[in-house]
Order: sequence, then structure tokens, then C-alpha cells
Amino acid sequence: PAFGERRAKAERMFALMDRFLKNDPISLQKDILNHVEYTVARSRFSFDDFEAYQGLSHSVRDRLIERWHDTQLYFKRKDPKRVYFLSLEYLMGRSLSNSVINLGIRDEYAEALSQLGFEFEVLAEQEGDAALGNGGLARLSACQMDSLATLDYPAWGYGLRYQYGLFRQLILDGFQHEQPDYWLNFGNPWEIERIHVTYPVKFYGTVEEELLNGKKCKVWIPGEMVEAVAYDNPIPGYGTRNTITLRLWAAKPSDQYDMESYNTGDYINAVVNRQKAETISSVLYPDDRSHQGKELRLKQQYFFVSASIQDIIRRFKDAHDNFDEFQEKVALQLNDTHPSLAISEVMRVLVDEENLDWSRAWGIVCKIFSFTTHTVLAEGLEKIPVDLLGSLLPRHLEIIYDINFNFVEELKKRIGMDYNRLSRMSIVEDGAVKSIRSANLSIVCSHTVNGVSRVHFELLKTKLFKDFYELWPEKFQYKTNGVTQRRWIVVSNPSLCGLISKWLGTEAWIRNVDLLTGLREYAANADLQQEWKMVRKVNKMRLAEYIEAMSGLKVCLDAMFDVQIKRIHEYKRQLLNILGIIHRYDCIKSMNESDRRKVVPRVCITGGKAAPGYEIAKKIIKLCHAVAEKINNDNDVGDLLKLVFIPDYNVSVAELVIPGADLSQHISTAGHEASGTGSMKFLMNGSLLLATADGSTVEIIEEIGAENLFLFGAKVDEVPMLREKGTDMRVNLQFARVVRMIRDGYFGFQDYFESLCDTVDGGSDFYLLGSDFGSYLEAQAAADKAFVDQEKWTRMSILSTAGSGRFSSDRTIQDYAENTWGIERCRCPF
Ligand code: B1N
Repeated sequence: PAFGERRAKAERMFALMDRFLKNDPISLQKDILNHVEYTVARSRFSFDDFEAYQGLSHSVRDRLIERWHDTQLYFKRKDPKRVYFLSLEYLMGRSLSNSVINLGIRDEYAEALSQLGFEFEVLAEQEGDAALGNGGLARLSACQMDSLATLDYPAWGYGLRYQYGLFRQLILDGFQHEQPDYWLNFGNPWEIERIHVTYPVKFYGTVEEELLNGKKCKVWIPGEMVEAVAYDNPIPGYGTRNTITLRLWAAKPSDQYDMESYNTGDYINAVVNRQKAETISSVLYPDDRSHQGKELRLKQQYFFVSASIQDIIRRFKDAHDNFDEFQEKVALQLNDTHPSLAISEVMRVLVDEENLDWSRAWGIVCKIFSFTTHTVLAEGLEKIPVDLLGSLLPRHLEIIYDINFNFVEELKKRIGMDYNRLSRMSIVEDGAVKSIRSANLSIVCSHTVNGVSRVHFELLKTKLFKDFYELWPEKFQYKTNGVTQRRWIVVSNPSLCGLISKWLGTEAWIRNVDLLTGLREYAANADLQQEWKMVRKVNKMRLAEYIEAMSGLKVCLDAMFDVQIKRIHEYKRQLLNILGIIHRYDCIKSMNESDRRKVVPRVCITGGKAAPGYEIAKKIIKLCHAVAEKINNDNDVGDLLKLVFIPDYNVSVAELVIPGADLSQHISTAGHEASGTGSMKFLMNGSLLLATADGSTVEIIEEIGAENLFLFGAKVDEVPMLREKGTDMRVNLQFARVVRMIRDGYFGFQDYFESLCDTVDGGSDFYLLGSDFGSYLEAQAAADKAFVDQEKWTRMSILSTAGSGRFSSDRTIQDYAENTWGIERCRCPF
């Protein structure tokens, strides 16, 4: 009865609270000014753009909170199966525009602001860029959160609230310098601090055996304890009231633990030591590939996993009094192996704290975890040194050993005493440094393992996880990545968004992106083509203004804007791009006047961060600047060729650059890019792709047709043979010549570039720049030729956007929901 009453009261409250905040321009103005006066504490009669942005974002925050509360209450009442997405990285970028668009009140805000004498876009520019991640993997998490909310799935994201996001890239004299990104300095209106949602997280110590009710059990006596505090970031869906939670954990000193040290009299040192707890969530690791077995990184992983698992189990226990239904209510998604300690943590909690039998706990674990791998090469897989794990998490190491023991015993029954295979598949690697193979742990304990594109899936089956695939073929799937059209068209390219809606006669594609195929029938329509070109021109203008403001370089709008922006990696072959540019320069220099008139002018735009310790990547950045210096100051070349490096590439920069690209490059050595998601954003925005048959490009070709992009280079299965063969510089004369120009000091810094040239010269060209160079130049020439025929180019551009629907994260998420997590939509009705 008490429950019935509470519920009746809650329903009455709901009726009262419905649309509590009004969204007409007058109400919005009042709220903004209220926040300026009372939250920001500036006079409502005198405030600048940044303060206006603060007032504005707090008024948006209020509206987010209202829907978020309603959604969370609704989920609680319905108690559906939930998915918990565990990721160590999220690249959210800015939130303001995205939020008001998803809330459906962008125009109301714009009007309210203009009456106050402000422009929405100008205020939106005031926001910093939330960069709690490195690159593709982290932006994928952010896109998937948007889709989970929009598709009404009952989902939670969990991660770490780093105080320092990805470093800021400063370019001095062409060299990259890293600066700390203390992003919280200016306040963060998009998070809600939950001072009462905290959990203790334990480290170090010993494991002891105790008798409990005549039963032997293990007790972990930890040596250190810190507190995890929740910060909730509401994620609004588009065209729905649903607003889900991205819960990020921050480390704080624990009150319970170190009372002792206060009694020793050394008060100051005791406080200083306490404060060290916060270092756990202080800084994001900026290397997106190399795993260095660092203790702090392992601590970060366990810290966020432990807090999340405690939170998930607490939520489950609020509504259930035993674990029978756990697997019907909980799905846990591992975003790569970074959160794989969640597996041993769930086992530990169920066995040691909830007193379940090992076999019952194991039965549950095997039904709740699924694992996405983003890795292509065996060397890229994460390993945890056993010594490190044993000292930091002694009980977890035991549990992992037990899991492995059972697994290997089972395996012996299935495959016999094939020692090589047994040792390859073991979770424990007995090498020079004994270590835990996180991927093997994740595969053994997950019901589903997926790659992120079809090509990637093939590589998993035949190479990376061949042994496991042969054992459990039914476990393996692929879910081709996707990106959200809300962020990558609606927010970042409003003019294209309007144009698409006009020609489709509906805005429904923003929730149902398959409708974009409707553009195909107008691809050759002269009116659409005209408008399409206008929109593209406006976006190029925006980009050109940015380039000029940043570097002083004036670029010509009629030139082809050719863009490659992404993290700098040898396998992504930014060097191939630069060598191609040198070749183009060299050709122009040797041309006579009449030939020059036939050259299609280009503005080559590159950008991206190099991991701080990645020397070769840093040299690529310097080379790009050295070549730009030479070309851009050569009056003889003028507007025929320009090269720009855009510093500090991040999500907000991407939103500006991508809509302005005519051509974009995705030119990794085949078999190295698990998926690639940048290409999808360019595709949506009508940029043509110049690409290798790697990652998701292979599927893009199927959607838009090979005739609508510029494909080149070796295929995945040709790579090993070509590597064997090596590049013969005596045959490959064009390639030899451009490398020689660098070696000879044509761009200065001769000694500095030597080791960079060594990576592609002669026998050591691992990423096959030499063998792909010829076909790369041909593809570039084909792009030039197509660009001259603007009618053809525009048709290809329209067909690119029209064929981009399959690469929406909405499609990816629906596939995960139906085929991996087994969850259903739960739409808040208010
Ligand atoms: O994940 C993206 C893919 O589209 C890219 O092809 C892939 O390279 C990228 C360790 C990574 N793989 N591995 C990482 C990130 C951070 C880190 O600490 C590895 N990122 C990718 C999305 O599927």
C-alpha cells in the first residue's frame, strides 16, 4: 500500500511538472538573464559574450535536467533491461548547439538572444571543447551516446572525468608542443556533480583466506582506498524527451580509510598525501596505440570499472532481491579491452561480497558481457604485467588465474594437447614479462565479440583471433561503425541540413537517415546542383576565413579543398600525402605557361595531433610545415598550390573543416585501419573520398558505387606479398625523386628528416608508400579531372551524401541493441 501511495503521489507530481520550464522566447530570455544575474553573478545590465554564453548554457542545462529526471524516473518505473557502455574515452566536443537542436528549441533560443542583442552562433563559439579522448574510438563513444538517447534505449555511459583532457597542440616553428588542457578552468555547465553518489575504490594489499559459516572464502584486505564521485552528463535524444546519462567518475580522497595517519601528529603531510588520490583521474593518456604497462593507467582502468560496477549492482539491487534476473536486466559493453577488469570485478563482487558460488557467478558473467575490439594488429593488443596486477589488485589476479585454469582445462577437452595453440589462447602469457592478455580475457568471458567493419571482421577471423574464431565462431560478429548525423550534418552544416530537408520535403531523415537515399533521384537536377554548390561555397568561405585568421594565408575559393585530418600515424600515411604534394609542386615548377593554365588549383589542408612520444609522427608534422613554408612562399606557384596545417585539431575544428572539404583523404595501408569514421563524416557532408580499400571504405564503395570516389592502392591480401618484395627505388623514379628532395635538404632540416626518409626508403618501407605511390598519383589526377567538370563533381557529391545513410551510428546502435545486448526501446511518454 505504501508503494501504491508513493506511486500515486509521483504520478500527481508528474502531471504538475510536465513541461515545467516554458520555451517561448520571453521565458527563455528571463531564464538566461536570471542565470547571468544569480548563477554567473554578473549584472543583468552588463555582461560580455562569455558571460552570456554561461547564462545561456545554464538555462539549457535546466531544460536538460528536467527531461533527464523524467527519463530516469520513467526507466526506474519500467525497470527494462539496461545497457551499460564502459569506455575510458569520450570525445564530446561542444555541447550547446547539439543540446538545443536535440531539445528542439534552437530557433526559440536564437530569437530570444537576438532580442537581447546577441547572436546564437557567436555565443556558441565561446564554449571550450571537451576532449576526454584521443581520436576515433573516443568520438565513436560520443556518437553512440547520441544514438542511444535518440533511439530511446535505456542506456548508461560510464567513464572517467579527467581533469586534463587531450593535450592542446601548439605549433612553434613547425614543431609540435604539448600544453595541458585544463578544461574545467572555465566551469562546465553540462555536468551535475552528485556529491552523494560515491563509492569506495580499493587498491593494493593482500588476500587472505577466512572461514565463513564453515565455508572457506577469500578476503581482500586492501592497502589503499579512494572515493569515486559521480558527475552526470545528461545526453538528450533528438525528437524524443529521452535524456540519458553519461556518468563520469572523479577520484577524491576517502574519508574512511586513513584516519590512522591523522593520529601520528603529522597533519600537514597527512593532508598532502590524501590529496594524491585525485591524481587517478587527473590526466588522459595521449597515446592511442602503445600500451606501456604503466601503473597509473591500470589504476584509472580499475577505478572507473569498480565504481561503475558498484553503481550498476546497486541499481539492480534497488529493484531485485537476488541475482536470478541479473542477466535479464543488465548488459555490459566493453569498449575495447580498456575496461576488461570489469570481468574479474563482477566475479569478485558476486563471489566474495554477494556470496554466490563460483559456478553461478561465472554463469552470470558469461551472459552479460560483450566486447568490441578496435584493434587490427597483434602488437596493438593490451597486456597487463602480472607483477603489476598482482601488486595493485591481488584478488583480481587470482580470479583471472582461476578463470584461465577453467578455460584451459575446457580447451584441452575440445582441442587436445596442442601446446602451441593452448599457449596462444591462454589468458596468461608466459613471456619475458609474464602478463595478462586483456583481449583473451575479454573474448573468453563475453558472449559476443565484434569488429568495427567487415574488413576488420575478416582480419579477426583469419589472423588476430583465428584460434578463438575456430573455437567459437558463433561469438563473432561485426558492427560497422557509424557517426551521428545530428552532430555531423545538423549541428556542423546547417545550410546543407536545410537544403536536404527542403529537397526531401521532410526533416524526418534526422531520425531516420535512410531517407537520404531520396536525394539520388535529384542528383542531376540543375536546381539542386546550383543550390548544392552554393551551400558548399558558403562552407568553403567559412573555412577559408578560419585559415586566414589562423595563419594569415589567403586561399582561393575556386581551388579544390583537399583535406586530411586525423591523428598522425605512420599507418595513416600523412607522409604519402605530403610526398604527393611535393610531387605536385615539382611538376608545376617544371611546367610552361600553357601547361600551368590546365592545372587544377589545390588547397591542401592537413591537421592532427601526434602522441607526445611518437618521434616519427612529430617529424611528419614538421615536414608538413617545412614543405608549406617553401610552397606558400613561392610566387611562381601562387594559387595553384597551397598547403595548410591546421593546429590543435579537435571536434570543434572538425565541425568547421569537414563541411568545407571538396576532397578528403583516407589513405591508410590496407589492413591497418579497423574502420575509420572520419570518412563517414566527410561523406555525409558531400566531400568526395580519395581512399584505399581499407576499413569501412570497402563498405562505403558498396553504398555509393566505385565510380563516385577515387580508389587506389594495394588491397589487404596484396600487402604481405608487396612487403616481401620491397620498393625498388630504381624503378619507382617519381617516388625516389621526392624522397631525394627531402634528403637533399630542399626543405631544410636535412639531418632532422633523415630518419623519417629512412622509414620509406629502399628496403624498409613497411607501410608501402613506395609501392602505392604510382596509383596514388593516378587517383589524384582522376580527382583533378573530375573537378574540372563541376556538373559531374556536384553529382558525385550529392550521391555521396545520399549514400551515407548506412554510416549513421543509429544503424550501428540498433544492430547492437537487437543482436548483441537484447534490449528494447523505453520511450519516456511525457
Ligand atoms: O577506433 C576507431 C576506428 O574507426 C579506427 O579505425 C581505430 O583505429 C580506432 C588505445 C585506441 N583503435 N584503437 C584505438 C584508442 C585509445 C587507446 O588508448 C587504442 N582507437 C582505435 C573506432 O572504432
